[in-house]
Amino acid sequence: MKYFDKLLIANRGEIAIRVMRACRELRIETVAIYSTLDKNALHVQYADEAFHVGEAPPSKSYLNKERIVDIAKKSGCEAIHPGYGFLAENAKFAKLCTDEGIIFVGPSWKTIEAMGSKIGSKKMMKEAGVPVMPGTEGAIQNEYEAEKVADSVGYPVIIKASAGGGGIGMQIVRDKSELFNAINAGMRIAESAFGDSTVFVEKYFDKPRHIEFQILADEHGSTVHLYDRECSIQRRHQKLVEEAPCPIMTDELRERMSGSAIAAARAADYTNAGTVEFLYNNGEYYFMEMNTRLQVEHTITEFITGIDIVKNQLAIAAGEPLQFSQSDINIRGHAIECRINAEDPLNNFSADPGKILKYRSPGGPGIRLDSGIHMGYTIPAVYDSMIAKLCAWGYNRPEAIDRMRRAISEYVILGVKTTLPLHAAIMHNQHFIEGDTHTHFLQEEHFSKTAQRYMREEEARIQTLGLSLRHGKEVAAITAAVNTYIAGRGSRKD
Ligand code: MV4
Repeated sequence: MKYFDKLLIANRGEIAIRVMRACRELRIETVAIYSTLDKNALHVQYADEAFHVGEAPPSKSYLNKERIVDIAKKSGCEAIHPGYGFLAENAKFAKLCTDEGIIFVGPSWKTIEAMGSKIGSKKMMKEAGVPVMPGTEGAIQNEYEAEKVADSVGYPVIIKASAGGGGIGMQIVRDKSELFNAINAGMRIAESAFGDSTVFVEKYFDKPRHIEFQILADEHGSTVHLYDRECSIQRRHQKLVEEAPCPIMTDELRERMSGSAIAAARAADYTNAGTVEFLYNNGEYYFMEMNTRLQVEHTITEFITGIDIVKNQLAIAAGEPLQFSQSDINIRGHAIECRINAEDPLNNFSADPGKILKYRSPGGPGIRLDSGIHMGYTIPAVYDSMIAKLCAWGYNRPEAIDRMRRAISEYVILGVKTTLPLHAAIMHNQHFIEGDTHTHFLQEEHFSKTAQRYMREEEARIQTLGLSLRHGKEVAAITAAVNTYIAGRGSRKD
């Protein structure tokens, strides 16, 4: 069944390749766009056709709505897949596609717009019977109203931007005396970041878990969930490790939360793939936001359900009904994803772009690697630092952890610093192994001490090797050194 003849992927890196893989399996021709800096990138080589979209800065290329739609029309594409980031949740872009007769692979622009307002979506969910966090109903009118609400829900409270996301502008208030300043700070940041100073107040939960449900909804009224993901290990609101299913999920809790996720999707008149995010705290869960895009971590849900989410996105966008009902969807095993970023975890995660001097990717049983990099590739500084997603599936969670450890020990990326040593440390951390994670896991004392030691050892090994690499020693010495390095890592006794 051919859903489209030709489709444009308005993205770059690993997610562009991921979407192209689904298209290739469905015999849909692919059109890539690339900025001047991405001329030789893997996603350009993988596509059937490729067009230069503009200069390196995203505003001139991957965010250039009109240029992208123009390329889609000129190249004869019926549809555009936005990936994640860039224009994926931009209602104006989705509307422009629709107005120009091009199918936007995602929900309607109206749904994207509605979910973009945290206050509006929260109100919608509350009316749909979805648990929301205690706090103000709508926008704060003035500090005095906020003070009354804060007194009623109790401190600590959090000030959030309605037009916000990703935690930008959030102000945590632990004492009444800080409230007014926090509101003004939150409004100022919201205004400058989103052009909308609207803020609201909620009860703040100190160490919650971030649990989310994958949703698939067709255009004929069928809405299903593809189970849960735990995404608590984050840094500055950027997820680093995700797993499916959530390690503390019970049948009863899943029954309740999935019911809320489906209700949220129906209330939002949702179609295509989406994610309902909840905060979980001591047996209670609360709606946080609905993401109207394919998520980075869709991979682990594909691993445990065997369902190709991108192919289903394309089918839904082409008007096809879902080929399965909720009772057809079962999960098997456990999957973990580690985001490999070109950042230095020992230097406050500062970005470390540059040329990849030695590259050897992991593989074998239960391993999936989605990446946009290769030997000799130069990681640009101007885009997101994530260069690969390393996923491991196991018959159960312990096996998934064992496999992830093995894959990390096989993965060699030299020439740039990466988060691989951090992930090695997490996979060996007792609290993680016991499933005891929350949104401030990385800041916890128990983690940072052992992790630092772990990462320093790892860094030292890479450094010695890295130095030889940087001094341009002949390939033989490099290969011998890499083999020693890998052998050394594989045999380490923990
Ligand atoms: C919260 C919260 C605790 N209490 N809201 C909202 C945006 C999302 N990316 C993070 N958000 C949170 N909202 C209430 N009422 C905790 C988070 C949160 C978080 C907050 C601060 C630092 C890191 C965090 C990681 C995940 C979730």
